[in-house]
Amino acid sequence: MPIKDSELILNPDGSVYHLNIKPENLANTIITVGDPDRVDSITKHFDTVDFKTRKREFHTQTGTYKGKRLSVISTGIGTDNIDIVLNELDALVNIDLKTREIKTKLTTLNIIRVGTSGSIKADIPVDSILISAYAVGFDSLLHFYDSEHVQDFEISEALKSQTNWFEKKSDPYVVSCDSSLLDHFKSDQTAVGFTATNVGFYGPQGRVLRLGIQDKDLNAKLARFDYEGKTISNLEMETAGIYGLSKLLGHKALSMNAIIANRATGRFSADPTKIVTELIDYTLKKIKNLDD
Ligand code: R1P
Repeated sequence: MPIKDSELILNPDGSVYHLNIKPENLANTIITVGDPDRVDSITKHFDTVDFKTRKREFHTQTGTYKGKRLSVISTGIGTDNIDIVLNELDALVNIDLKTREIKTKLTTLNIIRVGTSGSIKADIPVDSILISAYAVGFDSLLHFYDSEHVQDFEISEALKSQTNWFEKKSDPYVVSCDSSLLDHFKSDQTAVGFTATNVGFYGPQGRVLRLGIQDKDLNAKLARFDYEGKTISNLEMETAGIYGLSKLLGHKALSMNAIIANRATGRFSADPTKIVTELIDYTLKKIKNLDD
């Protein structure tokens, strides 16, 4: 059964609705960033860039880096955007956009996030690089999908119990990275952690400006959380959505984080651009030897 026009929306030129990309514009290895301006900071290292497009927060460039074809795409902030980006990227490779039928031979993408994040542990310093082995989503994205088979309920139940989770919030969902990508990208220059993906930047991450919050101890409880040695290291806003949807769609995903804030010590990096630049250099060096 062809997928209806209203369910998979295409632009008049045949590109997917939000990303403005056609299948031939996309590489099989994709770097995602939150900030649309970070795309140029990555592709300025490329040998060539043969495709550029920009619509809303979604800025994409495709080219080659040391001979390897790569796409770089900005997702904007939050897992609501991740829903759009992951579904449209998957449609570009796994749905025939002319017949609107799912292809019989599916393609696995490598999806590497290069993001910024705040540590919640005093011993994970600002200006360091952390790879997310696991992520827990405090947003509800994954609960809208048939997704129980990709979630680790033992960890999420332990988290709810150890943090005395407030029942009006979405149930936390725990998902893991692709282990082959983790093995490829980790080194003695990186920490490996467990990322909490939150649904907002201020109250949800415990920042108090003028509004009171439901649980002012949540970050401290998250920092103390321990499930068989797995402890939560950092907060950001996309990784759990990327991991969950990638697993459901059959793609490989890994999230690389430049730690620019330490919420436990109250420190913020004196020069966040420096560690983001180092993370970009590190990721590109590793990505050029990655198999598609
Ligand atoms: C918040 O300032 C944003 O920065 C982090 C968070 O996940 C959120 O998207 O990541 P990026 O720097 O990749 O956007």
